[in-house]
Amino acid sequence: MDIIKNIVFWSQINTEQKLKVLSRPILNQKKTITKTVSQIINDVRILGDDALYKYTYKFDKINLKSIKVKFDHIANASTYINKNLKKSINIAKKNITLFHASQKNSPIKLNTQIGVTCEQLIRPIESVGIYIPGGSAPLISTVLMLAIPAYLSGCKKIVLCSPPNIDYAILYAAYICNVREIYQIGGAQAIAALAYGTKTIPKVNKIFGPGNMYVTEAKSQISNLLNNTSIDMLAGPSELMIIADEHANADFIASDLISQAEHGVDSQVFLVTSSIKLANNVLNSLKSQIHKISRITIVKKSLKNSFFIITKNLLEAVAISNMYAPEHLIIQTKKPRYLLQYIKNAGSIFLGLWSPESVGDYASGPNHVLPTYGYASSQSGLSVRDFQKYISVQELTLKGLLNISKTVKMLASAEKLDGHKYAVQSRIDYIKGKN
Ligand code: HSO
Ligand code: ZN
Repeated sequence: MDIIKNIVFWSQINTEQKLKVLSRPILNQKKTITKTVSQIINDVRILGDDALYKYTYKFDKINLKSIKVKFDHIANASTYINKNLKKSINIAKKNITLFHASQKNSPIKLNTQIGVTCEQLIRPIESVGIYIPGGSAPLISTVLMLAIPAYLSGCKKIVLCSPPNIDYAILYAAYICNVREIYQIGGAQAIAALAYGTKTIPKVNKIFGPGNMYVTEAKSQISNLLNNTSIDMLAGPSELMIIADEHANADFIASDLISQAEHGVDSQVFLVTSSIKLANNVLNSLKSQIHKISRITIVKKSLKNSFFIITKNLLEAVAISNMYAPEHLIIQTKKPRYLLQYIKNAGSIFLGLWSPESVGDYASGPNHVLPTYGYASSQSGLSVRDFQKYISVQELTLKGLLNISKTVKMLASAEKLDGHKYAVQSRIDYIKGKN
């Protein structure tokens, strides 16, 4: 059986088929997940820490002694990890910090008309929660991607939750990014604890980070509570689209496809190319490379969601990519930068032969928390801005108020909101009375 069953010629399929090709894998078992998660959230809200111990025993099979990780344990994590790994974490940290520090915006102050001063202040969110999933691979890079912008934004309280036992590399990455509060709780129960607060875990204003279906569902539920806890975004399965022409390297492309397919069975990867020859070469390369991968079972399954799409030309490939709005987009063509001007929707873009997506996942600098499920058509990857609020300020002089009063009163009357009008008029009357 072929690794990729789905090879389509774009011009030969109808609109309905096109939509099907570009549809995301449906999350199943949705109903049961919704119910289980709302039960967990309710339990944590009512029972607090007791619920956290109970669910950690149930799901992680661990009888926790304490929810909070001791500071010494975090500070000493460095001694337990390999020197070269530490070096790599440090280099990634430096690049991610450089990129994110340059995202910092300045406050704004201007007069929109005489005597009307308007400002935009920037204030960090006071407390944020970072969720780092457990499971088969400790996501060290995700700690960097969340904690670095959190710190740069000026957040004073950054707390991290992750299922036990937390890998030393996670603790080390958190420590060098100035995270001092770590709780060994995972799953929906961690999200609930961050949303409501328990005796041990503080309630935070915003929760960040990826997770499995339960974590994602919990984030979705708590963001609708009107409980002053918001979320970064709902992270779906990883996605990669590659636009390539006959100048691309088939082996590189096959390895890039595998790199995202290995995330999970629901990851989705596409090759969109104007060259049938390249598509065949990539297919052959996939067949031989896949055997080198330890997560071969996952890769094989997720490749089932994948398509090779053959297009008339590269602009048609770009149009498909804009329609799909991929989380990651690799462009491997003769002149990749030329196509950049036509890209409207993508989370993060990788240009040319020498830019594998893996570099963005770990160390080049930009964030790897990116919109999935087509949300790249309206949302952006995580940045320092997501950890801040922009607050506007207005200050008017008497002359400024007199200047703008007619405009405001007219609009207030048109909206039939007399109270608004009188808030202006009362001041004018006051001044008239004085003169
Ligand atoms: N590609 C992932 C991020 C990641 N990759 C973390 C490796 N580690 C986001 O879709
Ligand atoms: Zn990745």
